Amino acid sequence: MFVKRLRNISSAIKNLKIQGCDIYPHKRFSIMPSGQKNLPPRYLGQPSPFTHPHLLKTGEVTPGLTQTEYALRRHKLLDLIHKEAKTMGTSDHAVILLSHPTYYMTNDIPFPFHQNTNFLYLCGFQEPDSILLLHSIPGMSLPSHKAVLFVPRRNQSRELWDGPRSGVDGAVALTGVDEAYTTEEFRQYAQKFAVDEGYTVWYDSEPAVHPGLHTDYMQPLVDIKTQSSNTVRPVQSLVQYLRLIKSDTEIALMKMAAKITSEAFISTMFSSKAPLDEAYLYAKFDFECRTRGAAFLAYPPVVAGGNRSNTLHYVKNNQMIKDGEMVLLDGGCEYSGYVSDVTRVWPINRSFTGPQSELYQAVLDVQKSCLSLCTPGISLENIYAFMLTALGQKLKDMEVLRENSNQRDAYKTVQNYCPHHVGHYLGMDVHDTPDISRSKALQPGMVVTIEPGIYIPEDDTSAPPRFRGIGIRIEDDVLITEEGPVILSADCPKELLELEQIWACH
Ligand SMILES: [Mn+2]
Repeated sequence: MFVKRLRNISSAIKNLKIQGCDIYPHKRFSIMPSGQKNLPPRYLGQPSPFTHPHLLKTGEVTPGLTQTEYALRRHKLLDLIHKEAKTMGTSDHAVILLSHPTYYMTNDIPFPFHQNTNFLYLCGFQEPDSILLLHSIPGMSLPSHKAVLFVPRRNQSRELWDGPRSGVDGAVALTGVDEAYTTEEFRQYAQKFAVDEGYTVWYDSEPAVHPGLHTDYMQPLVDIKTQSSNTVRPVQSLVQYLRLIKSDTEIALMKMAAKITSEAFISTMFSSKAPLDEAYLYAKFDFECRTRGAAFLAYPPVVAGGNRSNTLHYVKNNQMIKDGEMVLLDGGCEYSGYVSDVTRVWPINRSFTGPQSELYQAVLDVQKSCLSLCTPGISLENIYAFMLTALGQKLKDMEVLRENSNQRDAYKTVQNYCPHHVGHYLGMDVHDTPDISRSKALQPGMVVTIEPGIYIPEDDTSAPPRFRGIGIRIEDDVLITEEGPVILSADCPKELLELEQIWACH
């Protein structure tokens, strides 16, 4: 019976045909089976409007993001390149970005696939072993260009195990690029960019996003270009420059990611009662994010009870939290490609001790002051300098630091108590757009985290005994606007009283 079902499925696959009509960039198309009316639309390698109407509207490539928005991003990138290239003397350009490969945790067992975000930003295609090529059209100047995807070929026996692939027809129909070919066809297609000295190739060898595709296809091309003294130019930082400023649609997705995270925090806080395993809170937070539509957690969360909160990247999450201790949870989720990153600390038995609340309130005051600085014109570096000064004053007030230390020593000592920065850019990645300096002035449309902390390990004999073993970080996600900071994670409680009473109002 199983064999017969397989035969039916494979003949059904053969009967499927994708029809597209060429209204670029917003193609209308249907992926419906031809001939047999009662068959459902063919599955692609990722959710599509045809198979997952509960996730995507017509014309969307990924939930919330249309073919038009992706085409606009490519257009903006080519416009940036056009400006950069004015000084270079070449008129033809080829931009190449690789997808991620599938990584394996052990023989035959893949890790959950996560796409390279620069690649994803420009086309929305979610399969491994793919290449995006944007190149000049002869006789037309940039930003006019042709967008071509090279994707894994359809393969019945592989698809039996791994699930459907989009194939070249599915890739065009879904993403709205001009053309698609199989990945193997890239070598021949790209030959002209290697040999024609008129072409500048925009590609990043470091890091090799896909080591296999880099070695097989890109390294030979890069070698030829370098030998002919035609330098290959980096493109990744230009993509990051675009990613830094979020569109209205991206902001809506980031709001959703932060909302899901805030709600998940509330449910997780509500379910915490000592004695409690950190692993339980990890699972609970993960569950609460996923049930609200998040694809997965954006990073392994820190769930640190008691003194373990002083280990900044504690992710073992396997210890018991005792009555009277606090727990620090640094967690966030990914929703349709956009992430949140929030940290809260709360008392596990629902009531802060005196020293806990004293230290907590100090960090909260500093965090709120830093948040209010998140306006256009000021940089993360500026806010960091402010944070160090403000934390220094609080530490002096609580007699953790001595009053008479000079400014330089005071900065150093504060950095001992808060060894990390005040925040980072946020977007498709948790530590988003890492090539962009933190000295850059904030602009409307940027999203950053603000996350001051004070960490006093239990073996820190220089600190007053009552504070030892307490680590606190409070982190929110902030959208920069002309009208002032918009805290995307504002629904997540952080006032002392709210945290003590959360179970009562749940
Ligand atoms: Mn963070």
